[in-house]
Amino acid sequence: MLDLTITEVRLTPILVADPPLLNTQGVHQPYTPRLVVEVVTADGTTGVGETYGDTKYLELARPFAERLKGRQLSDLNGLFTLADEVAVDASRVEDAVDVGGLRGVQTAGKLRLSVVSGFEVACLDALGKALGLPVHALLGGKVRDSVEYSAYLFYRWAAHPAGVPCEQDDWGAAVEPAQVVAQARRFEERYGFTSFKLKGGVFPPDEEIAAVRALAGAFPGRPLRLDPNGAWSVATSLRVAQELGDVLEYLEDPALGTPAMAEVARRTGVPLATNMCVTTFAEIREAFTKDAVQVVLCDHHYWGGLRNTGQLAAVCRAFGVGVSMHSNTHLGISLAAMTHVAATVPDLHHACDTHYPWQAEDVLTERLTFTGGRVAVPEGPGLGVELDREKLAFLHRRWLADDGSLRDRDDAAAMRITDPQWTTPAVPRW
Ligand code: GKR
Ligand code: MG
Repeated sequence: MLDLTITEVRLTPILVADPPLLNTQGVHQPYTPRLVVEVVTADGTTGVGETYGDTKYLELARPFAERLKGRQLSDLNGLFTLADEVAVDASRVEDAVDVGGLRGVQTAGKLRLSVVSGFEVACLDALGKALGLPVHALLGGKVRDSVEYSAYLFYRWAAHPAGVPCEQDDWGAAVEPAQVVAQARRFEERYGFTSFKLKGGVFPPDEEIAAVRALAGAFPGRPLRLDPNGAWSVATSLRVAQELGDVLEYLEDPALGTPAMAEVARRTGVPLATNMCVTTFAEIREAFTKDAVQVVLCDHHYWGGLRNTGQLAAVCRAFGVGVSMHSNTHLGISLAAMTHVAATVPDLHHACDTHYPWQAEDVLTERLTFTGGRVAVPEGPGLGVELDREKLAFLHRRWLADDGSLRDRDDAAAMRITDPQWTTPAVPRW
């Protein structure tokens, strides 16, 4: 008989190299925080998970990890209750509410779910290893053998500002349409992606329209998306929808909040996708009733894990709303988790987002690869990936050496190094 009592939980905060990718709030810092979670059972099985690593997540993850010991690995529903109990003790976390981040309203509840997801994935990985089954089998079984991802194009600088410690990459700058097309070509050649998403909200809308037009010219008939993270007014959103309606698969979060999205949706035929106005189960009713979105981009991190992702997909199916996947800077553990759950979602009609190609560093012995824009669903037990302890230790040492300035993602602060007057732009920006 297996003894699946959790006896040890390890939390390893790390800093991972990140290129100078631009978004409406600023620019990515040279290193981004992530948290690697390991759970170990009485009979020696270890499972890994990954989630956000900023201080506020760590503050919740630490007491959570302590209280997880002694519980059963298979008690996945209990993780949510445990998170509630831990959050009650950590009252600072209860106060964490911030409107308008890149993933919608930041609430204490969402923060809790983001922490739960790291542990849920680690428990599923360990459970799969203990039973000799892949995670997708624990979720009910895959309905496809590989998952399609989209190229995630970013406006970017060639390098982080001079004098800032960083890792250099060779992607070069992309601030003009021709450079965006060159970036897309490289994504296509290297990874075989066939659909392209451009992160917008960076330059005035006409410049971004020109970039999407250039992509449409270079890749005729391919699915294209533009995501300004809610930076536009309703009027601007409608103008962009009109200009690009013939080439867009969908427009992602053109305007901020469900009422504005609903108005845009009502007045254009271009489908709208979101990872900002539907980010929790509580936000679904208003958005679906108002027909504000046609595609929900799930993110297992802040939706509370892989099983909640499946539940969201079922709700979307019931309402005839499409579902796909949002991404933030992440490593291979999360890509494996995303791939397992995406493989189990029947109506996944859009290629998923992933930042993974932008991350040259990882904590796995072998990186996951894209072929024809797709990741094969891992078939080994659990997530089917293996932690590289040396790489993990290296990235953890970087976190330890940091004076605290990079331990919390702050794209506006990173932008102020170049532009000291920069503040997070008021919305709508255009
Ligand atoms: O990495 O800069 C970024 C993105 O803007 C990210 O933070 C967003 O959450 O990719 C995300 C999105 O689709 O909105
Ligand atoms: Mg988005």
